[in-house]
Amino acid sequence: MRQKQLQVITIILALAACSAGVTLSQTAGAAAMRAKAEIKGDGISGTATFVESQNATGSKVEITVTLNGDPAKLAPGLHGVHLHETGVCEAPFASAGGHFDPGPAGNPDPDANHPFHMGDIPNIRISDKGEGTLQIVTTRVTLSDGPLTLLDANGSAVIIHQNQDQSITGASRSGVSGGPRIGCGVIQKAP
Ligand SMILES: [Cu+2]
Repeated sequence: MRQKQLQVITIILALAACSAGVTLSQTAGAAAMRAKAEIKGDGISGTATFVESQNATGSKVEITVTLNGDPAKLAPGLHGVHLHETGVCEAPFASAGGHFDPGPAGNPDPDANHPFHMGDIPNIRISDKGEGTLQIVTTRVTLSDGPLTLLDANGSAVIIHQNQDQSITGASRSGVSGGPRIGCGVIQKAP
């Protein structure tokens, strides 16, 4: 009988050790910070995911944007994608403000200060079926607290543009960064 009690105690101790191990590894994995945006537009839907990782020399953010839509509304070819300065998506998405550029000399004008904003990233390519994925890494922004965080007081948004971002500087309202806005998603902290 006493031996059986000892066995039970041994099993309980073993279980406790296992759960402690799970807790430790979860804590270690929490170093990566994540955010997500649900992108919506007329005939367009998609997601953007953000994963920030740190190493000894700094941080980087991996961004993956997946889109699909009616090819009549999300035309096959290249479309400008940017991180915009305000986390509000009310069609036609002027609510998202200009391009994220938080510096003391920042200028969010989408065309006049392009492609120098912190929120400028490459185009997404859409197929004939109206589908596309963009995967990039940027060091221009962070998710964690700091001067470059997307998760600032007024939030940030991902905007999909009707046209290709030409990655050049143009006159204000010239549309060189992609012109009209056809999709928008508020960037929100994710578990
Ligand atoms: Cu833009």
